[in-house]
Amino acid sequence: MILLTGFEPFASSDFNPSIVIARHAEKILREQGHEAVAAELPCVFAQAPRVLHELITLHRPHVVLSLGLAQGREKLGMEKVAINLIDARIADNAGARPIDVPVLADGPAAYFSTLPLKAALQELGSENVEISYSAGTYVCNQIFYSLMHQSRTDPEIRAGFIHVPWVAAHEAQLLVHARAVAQIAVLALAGANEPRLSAGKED
Ligand code: PCA
Repeated sequence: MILLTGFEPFASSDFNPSIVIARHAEKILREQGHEAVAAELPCVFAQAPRVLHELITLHRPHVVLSLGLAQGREKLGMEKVAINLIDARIADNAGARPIDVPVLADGPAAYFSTLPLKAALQELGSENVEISYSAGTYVCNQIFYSLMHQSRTDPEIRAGFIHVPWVAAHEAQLLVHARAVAQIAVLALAGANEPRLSAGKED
């Protein structure tokens, strides 16, 4: 079972491509014979982790891919590291703007993704995807950290976060990203091994 999540619109926009891409990826995966569910998360610090927790409890997924929008990106960014820090640049959809608080009091400073990021990079190509070493300090990083915390004791779960670039409500472009997300999910489900391939950055 593959669980995909995307976020509702936030800030001043009325469209968030992440949930539409998650829904398209769900359809692609089902057509391939996989069990998959896509669900929307609220862009609200006080609610999103609980909604995610309920989804994981309900569906008992083997793979969880959470998606969110990152305006400035040009390709799909497979996030490597979730940090235990919230520092909101803008208010969330409930008007909250926490600054310098942990995602989880007493939690570790960071978690790594358990998705096969290098295998995905090799399969999809650096022109389509990249490994990112910061998921920011807003609701996406909070959900990524919560996801990794919730799945830390279950070695059967492969989980991680992917930031999608801005794409308007343009079916063809949304589908290109959805196909890539579905491919990453299948690699994770198959337990792909990580090739020795550098994706390091200098800053
Ligand atoms: N992007 C925001 C939160 C919701 C979303 O889609 C982020 O990157 O934190």
